[in-house]
Formats: sequence, C-alpha cells, structure tokens
Amino acid sequence: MGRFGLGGAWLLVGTVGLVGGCRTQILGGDTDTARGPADDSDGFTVDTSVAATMSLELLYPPYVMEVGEDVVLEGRIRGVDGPGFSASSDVDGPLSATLSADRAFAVPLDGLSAGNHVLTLTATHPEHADVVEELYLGVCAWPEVETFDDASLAGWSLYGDAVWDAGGWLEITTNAQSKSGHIYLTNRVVKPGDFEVSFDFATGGGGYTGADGYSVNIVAVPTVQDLETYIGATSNGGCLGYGSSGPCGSHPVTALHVELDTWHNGEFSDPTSANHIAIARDGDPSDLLVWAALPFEDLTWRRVTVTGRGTRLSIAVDGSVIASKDIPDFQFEGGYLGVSGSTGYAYNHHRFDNLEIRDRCEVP
Ligand SMILES: [Ca+2]
Ligand SMILES: [Ca+2]
Ligand SMILES: [Ca+2]
Repeated sequence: MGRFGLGGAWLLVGTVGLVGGCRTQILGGDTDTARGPADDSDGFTVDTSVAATMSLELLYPPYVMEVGEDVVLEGRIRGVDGPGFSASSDVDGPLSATLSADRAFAVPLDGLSAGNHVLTLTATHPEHADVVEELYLGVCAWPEVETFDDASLAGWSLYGDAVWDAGGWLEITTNAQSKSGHIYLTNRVVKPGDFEVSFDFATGGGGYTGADGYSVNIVAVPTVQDLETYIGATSNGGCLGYGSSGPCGSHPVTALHVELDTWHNGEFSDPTSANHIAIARDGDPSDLLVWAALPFEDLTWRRVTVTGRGTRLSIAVDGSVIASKDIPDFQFEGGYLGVSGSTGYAYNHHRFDNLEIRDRCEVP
C-alpha cells in the first residue's frame, strides 16, 4: 500500500520549495482570530493572543501514481476547530474524503482515472475564508490486456503459420507437422528496465509427444525491418522460432525469451526431458537463465507471469512462483514483443491469449 502520511513528520504545505506540485491559496484575504482551545489535542499549543489562520497541511503528496494503486492522500487542517473539508479532481470531479475529529483528512486516490489531474483540496470554516490547495498529480497506466478476441489483430504482424483462432486466441503453429509461426506487436515496444509480462497459454492435443514448443520473445532491435531480419534468421525445431545464435545460427541479437518447451533437445542443453518453462536470452536456447519443469502438454490454459526486477528474474504460473534467480549481468533492454513456435514430426496446438505488459508506467 502506498500510504502518504506515515512517519510522523507533518510538512507544512505552502512553504516555499517544499512540494513543487502544490500551491496554497487563501481566498478572500480575510483571516480571523483563532478561537480554538489553548492546548491543541495533538500537542501543538495555540497562542490565542495573536491572530491565527486556518491552514492545510499535506504529508508527502504523490506526484505520480499507478492507476488503481492503493494510495491515500493524507493531511491535516490546523488553526481552527470544527473545519469542513472537501476534495475534487478536475478530471474526475468530487472525490470521497474523510475528516476525523482531530482534523486529519484522508482522500483515497485509487479510483482516479489515468492522466494528469489537478486535485483541489478545500478547508472551510464559518469564521474563516476557505483555504484551497491545488496538487498536480499524474496517474500512469499500461496498455489494456490484449484478449485477441478481435480478428483484426490491430498492431500485430503475423509471419509463417501463425493464425488467429475464432475462439479468441492465437495459434502460433497450427496443430500440424513441420509448422513454424511468429507474431509480433509491431506498433509498440516494451520499454527497458523493470517489467512484468503475463499471458495465458495452452499446448497439447496433437500427434506424438512433444512438439516442439513456443516462446514469448522481446527483441531489442531498432526497427521493424531489423525485427523481420531477425525473424528470417531464426531456426525452427528445438530453436522454437526464436533461436538465431549459439546452436541455432550466427545472427546475434539482444533479446529475452520465455520458452514453453515440450521436446527434449540434448544438443541444445535442454536441462530436462520434462516439459519446461525457461528464460533464455539473445537468441540462444542453450544458455537458460532460469527454468522449471512443469507438465503442461495437456491443452489446459495456464497463466504465466514473468517478472524482471533489476537483475532478478522470476516465473510464476497461475499465481505461484516456480522459479526465481538473480542474474548478476542481466539487464533488460526491452524491444518488440512477439511469440514464435515450431512443430516437427510431432505436433501440438500452441495457443496464446490475454497478454498483459507492465513495463514503465506512463501518464497518458
Ligand atoms: Ca481471448
Ligand atoms: Ca526443446
Ligand atoms: Ca529448452
């Protein structure tokens, strides 16, 4: 939970240089003498012998937050007893807010829509001019989940045998022998840095066991033309349509791959003869960074989430982490995201759906 208000250090809003996104306005210009108690309940002593003014105080106001994030804007009204309080956004209108007996207010921000907001906080009192605080807040968001329910596949480019299925998912190879397919999102790149990519997959239902599998790839090339050169340089079979270097070719590339491998290739250093989910890089399936065995050749949908936080890579399936490892020299470079796969003598469906990309969050 991102909670702006912990730590006990209340900061005075309106102090020059304190919070660049805030400014305080005292409307009307008329201040009154405080009529509060001589001993304030929070330990501050109010000197009733001098003129006092009502003020709004905020603690660590956020400048940017993620859409839906559990952030609460907190602060306090000082200088008077029995004030009123309200909050609003120029984009979303009035916001729900609470004001406690000791004049602490809380404004949950998790309902704000993505975009740039001016939040207006208003303290009212029958004997004082309103005090209005404006706070500038960016609410960032990620792309919508790609459900592949629409046959148009806007933004995607298909190569080889990859097809859209009327069930509302992709078939990367089709359920037949000696197929290879690729599909890439070519109107957006995944940004470098920390990332989280989630998707549903289902494979099986074919002929013979293991065939060969597929891979989600993020390829750091500058242009779609360079991407297509890379695709053309990849090999099939155990290279799963992503291998372009090492045992699969001589086309070096900077890339990250999430293998869903159902065929044991001893010559590629497959670490197990079991089905495995693995992370490889740079077009080389023989150098796995992280892997875990998991039986999945049953045409059952499972959800995979691959997370990169600094140098730590993790793989979760249906919400449970099955592999996590720190790779000291790992650096995620981002790039074009796609899926590749291949079949040989043995074959399977290679289905893919519900892609969710969470790279650097941006304010739209
Ligand atoms: Ca779907
Ligand atoms: Ca393999
Ligand atoms: Ca493998």
